[in-house]
Amino acid sequence: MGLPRIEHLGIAVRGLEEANALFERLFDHAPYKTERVEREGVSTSFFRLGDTKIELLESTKPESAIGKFIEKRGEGIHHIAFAVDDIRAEMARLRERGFKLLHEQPVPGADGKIICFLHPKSTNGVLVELCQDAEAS
Ligand code: CMX
Repeated sequence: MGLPRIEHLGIAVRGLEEANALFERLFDHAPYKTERVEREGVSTSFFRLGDTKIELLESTKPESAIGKFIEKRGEGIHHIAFAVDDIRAEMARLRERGFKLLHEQPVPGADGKIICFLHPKSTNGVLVELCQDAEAS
């Protein structure tokens, strides 16, 4: 139980293609995948860094979470995602401890995960994501 490690950091960007090129120059390697997630209104790319990852997120519609975030706050770190072994058990634990969960049940996320977000207003202004391999659920 608990949040054993950071699975990825999510960074909101205005343009995925330009950001991919910039982060490729920074990391000296290319993203291992790009993926569109319709239900979240985003296009994403993932860079592997040791046993963690960086996810770049571009909005595909203005009313998406990333679209609103960039409009209000500009580009930058959007969320921290923690890998969990049993997402339903973690959701129950965190709910019981007073955190505000944005989902009743885990939902499909990018990169083969099931996910749940915690409202940033209940976590000192940081959007927290829990994620578990979908195939392990
Ligand atoms: N980190 C910190 N604060 C955030 C935030 C973020 N990522 N996103 C929004 N906020 C803040 C806003 O700044 C605003 O604060 P103030 O009231 O102080 O101005 C407040 O939360 C409300 O923001 P809003 O723009 O009115 O947006 P909503 O309330 O409609 O939605 C949230 C906020 C977090 C509930 C919504 O963004 C959400 O459901 N997020 C989870 C889903 C998501 O982020 N999907 C994209 C990633 C998908 C992926 O990883 O593949």
